[in-house]
Amino acid sequence: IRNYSSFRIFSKEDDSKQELVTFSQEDTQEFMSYFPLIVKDLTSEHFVEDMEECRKRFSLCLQKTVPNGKRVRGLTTVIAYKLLEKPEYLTSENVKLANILGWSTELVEGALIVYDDLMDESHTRRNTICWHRQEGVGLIAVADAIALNFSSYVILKKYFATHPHYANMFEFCHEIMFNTALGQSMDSIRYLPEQISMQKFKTIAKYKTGFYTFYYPVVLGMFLARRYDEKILNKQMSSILFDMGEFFQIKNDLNDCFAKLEETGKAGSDIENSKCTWLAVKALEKFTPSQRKLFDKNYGKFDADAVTVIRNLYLELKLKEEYDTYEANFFKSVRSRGDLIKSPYSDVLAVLINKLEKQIYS
Ligand code: DMA
Ligand code: MG
Ligand code: MG
Ligand code: MG
Repeated sequence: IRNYSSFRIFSKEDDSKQELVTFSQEDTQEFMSYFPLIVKDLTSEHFVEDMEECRKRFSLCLQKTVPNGKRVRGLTTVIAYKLLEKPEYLTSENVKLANILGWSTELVEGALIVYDDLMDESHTRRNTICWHRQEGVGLIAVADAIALNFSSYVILKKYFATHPHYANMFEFCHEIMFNTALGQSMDSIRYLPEQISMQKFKTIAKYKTGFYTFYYPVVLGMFLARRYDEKILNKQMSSILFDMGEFFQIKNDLNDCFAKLEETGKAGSDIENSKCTWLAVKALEKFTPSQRKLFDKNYGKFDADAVTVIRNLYLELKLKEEYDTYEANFFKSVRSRGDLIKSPYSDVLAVLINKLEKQIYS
């Protein structure tokens, strides 16, 4: 049985340096400064003599799939922690732990991205070739993604085994991954136009993206700061965090179709894969019978001309403009929500909403 009581909570007396709580480039710099430690931890003690090739391979996989994204989940964990922690405990040692916890979410994200690009038959990601398409990788990417996923638990155990909420963190990560896998399964079904609906889109977005994008890191931050409160989470936080995840996915859908490769670092494949995207839902609500015929004929084909037909239909229906209106309304309405205003953690939510609005997360 674990001795949870032995977890050391560092206080200001341990540390004369005061940590500044800022939410800008410094956050990213601070976060990045801990990545070498994560690589070191994950490529040392678990590898015995005969595993040198495997160790090198996993080290390369970590470098290529983990640190080079937007780091939304990792930074959100750190920000949530810093805002929730009592000032007297906001020491450099505890901030280090928050960053390490943040990296545990980015290891999960790295795994999900490797799996996702395999399933979506994607070619590019983060301005480079997808991991599974890199030389000598292929379907071994499945084993790499399993290793990435479970390496997050190695990190959790190494740094948080004696934290009072270790069991909660651990269990919560499993629950999040189960829901995300269900979302990815739902998302990967090739839907017929008549099966595409707003309700279905919302469920897919909640499961594939909503659980692990904002909800997961914020709850981890609450656990680390020992400020977890189920009632507040359920009544005055989770719905907002899931709505932020839905916004995030809508933007991701828009970018899949319209953003330039240089902007997102990846080429889209939603039209080819017949996905139940926000764009498809909106278009199906608006089509004239002749537009609908064109859609039915061209949606879900791995063919550049067919994809262009669909993209032009979306442009004709002014879905880009509709998205801009949706985005403006989203930020206006989320900020005036009663559950946000009444939440004891409204400052945390407000900071995350500001970040979501300012950064081109996708
Ligand atoms: C996003 O799916 C969700 C997960 C779990 C990766 P996606 O295929 O829409 O993401 P992307 O557009 O980045 O490939
Ligand atoms: Mg994808
Ligand atoms: Mg996908
Ligand atoms: Mg997408």
